[in-house]
Amino acid sequence: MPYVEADPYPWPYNGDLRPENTTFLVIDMQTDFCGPGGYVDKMGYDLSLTRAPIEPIKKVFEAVRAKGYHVMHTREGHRPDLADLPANKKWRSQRIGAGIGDVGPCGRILTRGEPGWDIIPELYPEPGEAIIDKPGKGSFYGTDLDMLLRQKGIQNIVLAGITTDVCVHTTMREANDRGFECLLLSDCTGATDYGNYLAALKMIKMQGGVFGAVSDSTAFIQAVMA
Ligand code: C5J
Repeated sequence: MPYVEADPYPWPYNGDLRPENTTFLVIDMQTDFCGPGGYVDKMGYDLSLTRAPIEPIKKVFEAVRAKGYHVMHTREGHRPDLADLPANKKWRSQRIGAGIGDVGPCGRILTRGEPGWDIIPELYPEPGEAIIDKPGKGSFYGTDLDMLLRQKGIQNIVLAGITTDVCVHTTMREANDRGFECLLLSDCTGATDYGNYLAALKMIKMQGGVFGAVSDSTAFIQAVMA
């Protein structure tokens, strides 16, 4: 059976890895999180950490698209009238000089339809790949992701994207609680803080894989191409 070499167990748990029941879910690879002038840049974080996953994700795209796996993408952002922006989220972002909805070098920060909010050109979705627009950190809250996954018969979710400790972790936890079998690819994800990145990977592997398992692009591609 096709398993991915992973920690703390060969993934998926039941060896049922097929293009039909597995999606590669790429979280928030938007200019606002990894591009110059975007939200993360304005907050003063090191962009090299959130840009590190770009090349490994590209390689995984090649493999999963060639083999016909499902590919899905998410974008964090808010309606132009900010009706779906909680007051505390807005206040916190303004307090650190990157107010959501305010105008920055890439347009209005984390606002749907603006250049900075969209997925970076290098990783832009291909026609037919689902894009989930979400107002929060998790990809299930306020979206139809759960419905899409179940309609398509997906059981396994391979996660990538940014940031490891925030949107990726929240999504993995939400998916795990819903019974999906989850794998995070360590070189296909990054955080704004390297310590948080390492801690986030470690948390997944506790208790025998409390949220699933961790692998990397090389091991995953090997299993996909086998
Ligand atoms: C954050 C995200 N960090 N995509 N969003 O605000 O992780």
